[in-house]
Amino acid sequence: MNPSTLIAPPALVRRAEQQDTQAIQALDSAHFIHPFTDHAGLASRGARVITHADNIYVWDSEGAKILDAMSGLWCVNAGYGRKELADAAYQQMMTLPFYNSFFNTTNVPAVQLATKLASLAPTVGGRSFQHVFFSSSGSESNDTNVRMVRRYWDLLGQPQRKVIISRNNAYHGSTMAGASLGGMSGMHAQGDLPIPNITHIEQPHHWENGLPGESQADFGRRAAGWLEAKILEVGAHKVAAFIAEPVQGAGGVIIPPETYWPEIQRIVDQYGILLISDEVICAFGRLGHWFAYEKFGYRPDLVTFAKGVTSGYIPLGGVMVGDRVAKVLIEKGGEFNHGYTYSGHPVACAVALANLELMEREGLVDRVKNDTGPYLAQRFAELKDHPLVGDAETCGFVAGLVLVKNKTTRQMFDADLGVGMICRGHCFKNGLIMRAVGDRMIIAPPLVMTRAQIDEMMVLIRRCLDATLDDLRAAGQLA
Ligand code: PXG
Repeated sequence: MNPSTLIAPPALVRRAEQQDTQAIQALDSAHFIHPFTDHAGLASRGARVITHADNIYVWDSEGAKILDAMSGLWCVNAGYGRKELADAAYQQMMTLPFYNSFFNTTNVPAVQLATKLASLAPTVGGRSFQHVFFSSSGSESNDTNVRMVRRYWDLLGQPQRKVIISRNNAYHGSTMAGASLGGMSGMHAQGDLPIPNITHIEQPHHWENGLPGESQADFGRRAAGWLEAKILEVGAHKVAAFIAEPVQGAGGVIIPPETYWPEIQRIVDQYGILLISDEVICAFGRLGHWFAYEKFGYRPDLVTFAKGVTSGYIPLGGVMVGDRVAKVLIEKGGEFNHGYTYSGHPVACAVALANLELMEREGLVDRVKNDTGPYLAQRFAELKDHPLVGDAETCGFVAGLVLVKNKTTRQMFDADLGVGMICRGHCFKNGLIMRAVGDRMIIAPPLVMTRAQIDEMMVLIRRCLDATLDDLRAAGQLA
């Protein structure tokens, strides 16, 4: 097939399923290196070709309609097919498609978006967020955080404060700093990571790290205590910051006990270290708030964002810079030798503004907090009666369940069986996208999902769990 026939003009995109799937797959494996992908394996199977999308559904080149319970990759908060966002991009491209903001220049959408974000970020404990630094992704934003935190302490005459503490199984991106901050052992194993002065503590995951009989509340306090122990081990005068996701996303939707964040706040306050809240997944309505630190009541100094700020329609990320850091950088710092070509990209910022307006108009954040989020929690909890489900929990519009061999003893399946992947396979076959993280199945649906669509999703989830159960019984893995 001639590759040029694959470059369809917009009007033809919806008919892409008529194109030759195998030819696309062949070109894909010949030329396109995918993120986090075993290419030999992919070449033998062929990638699924996603051709178009609307509301909460995507379609593949074979014509299958799939309910996307992962919002693309935790980002399409406003759902697919939102004309307002396409119009905003078109208008801005025709007005000013690009200009940099390096050399004493600015552009209107970037200024408007920074102002808007400052107004959406709640003030907690007298600390507000009046400043925003823009990037194009969550990874870049976390690189910015490392630079900013080090600069902050240098400017305060404490250059020995270099160490950033993070957590095992955290995800903070895939650049050198992002992957180092993250706590994914598989990522550290490739590329000699982490880079120096980044260290990790254990995650607050009651299911995996709780002691037998330990309450959530006791575990939450104990898990926060690991931060204090690490600060003392490193030497408090050398610690610059602690970074964490409000709820761990890519690690498997790990929701900390209620006692965790207040104790973390007490510890960072006691030792004077900066707190970075990585809200790339959790902000913009995902947990029923514009910013997730408000839900848990802690007071970060820096907040990483990306994904949902544009509902994933165009790449944009950034850092909300709290007063404590901004004051030092601005008043003492002079030039901060850091920035990206696309910092404050006018088109990305215009799309973000349209997305935030749309979310406000449709009340999506409130809906998740007061209506569809509680409904999802109620429906998801019903899955606990399924023989395979050891635990099922939600927080706003993220949810995770764990597949277990024995619910009473919490015995897990042999990891080699790949039970999560078996379940994920059934999801695709049944028209549902769910992520498998080991044997945890996770979702993060578009925030536009209605109660009726939640019901529709629950039918599919149960069907996939049943099919997985049948497979495991047939393989003699269960009674
Ligand atoms: N921080 C957090 C909390 C994230 O979830 C990033 C930073 C990095 O963002 P960028 O835009 O650079 O990708 C993320 C990204 C998964 C998965 O498998 C999750 C992410 C990215 C890719 C895969 O769940 N989150």
